[in-house]
Amino acid sequence: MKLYGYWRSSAAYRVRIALNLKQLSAEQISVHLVKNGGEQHSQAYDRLNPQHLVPTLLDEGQEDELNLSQSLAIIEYLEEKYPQEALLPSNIEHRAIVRSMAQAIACEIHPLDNLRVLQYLVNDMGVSEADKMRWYHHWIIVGFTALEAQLSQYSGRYCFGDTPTLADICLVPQVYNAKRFNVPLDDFPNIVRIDQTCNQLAPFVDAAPERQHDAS
Ligand SMILES: N[C@@H](CCC(=O)N[C@@H](CS)C(=O)NCC(=O)O)C(=O)O
Repeated sequence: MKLYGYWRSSAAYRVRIALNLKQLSAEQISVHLVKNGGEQHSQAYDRLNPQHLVPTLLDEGQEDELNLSQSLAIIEYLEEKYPQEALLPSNIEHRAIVRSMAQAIACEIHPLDNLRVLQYLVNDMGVSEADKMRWYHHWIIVGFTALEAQLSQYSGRYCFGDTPTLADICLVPQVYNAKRFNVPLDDFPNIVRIDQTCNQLAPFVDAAPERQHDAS
């Protein structure tokens, strides 16, 4: 397998954690999101992923090579193909709750603070750097407020119960982003606690941006 990603991409970070939890290896190929206007917009990458987003997973171990975009689809593919270690609970209701938490991060928070959105705000709409940061903080705080309430109900050691799941895989990269841009996390004790707990596990530690070969 090949994973096209970028050290600071939180969506790629999710897939790295999932691969590590499942003890799977993939060749990591860096797509620099900033250099030369962003390699995600290059012709070569467009052929792989017309969405111009990372990650992309290539699985050549198929009769027809599989080329997959979207981190949640990639992780669910890995989950179905390599059921151990399970990233979703066995109970149907519990699986739905974990997906609900994962999507609260991946579909509600992350897209609003994505690089291309921030670039559009500043470059096309003339938003100041200070207002861009207000926007960034705002959507993390709105999303984390809702997630914190879910965690009060469902969390154990991790987001759901006492085993890391897809929800933790989405949480840790989003907390990384929040810390990177100094979003205050005092109102989110469960989020902070679970992030710390996850970051004691090797699969999370090894997937961290600063540990990647393209980190600069
Ligand atoms: N929903 C997508 C989001 C992917 C995404 O937004 N990737 C970001 C990095 S975290 C990206 O490639 N951004 C490039 C850009 O905004 O130009 C997923 O989960 O894979």
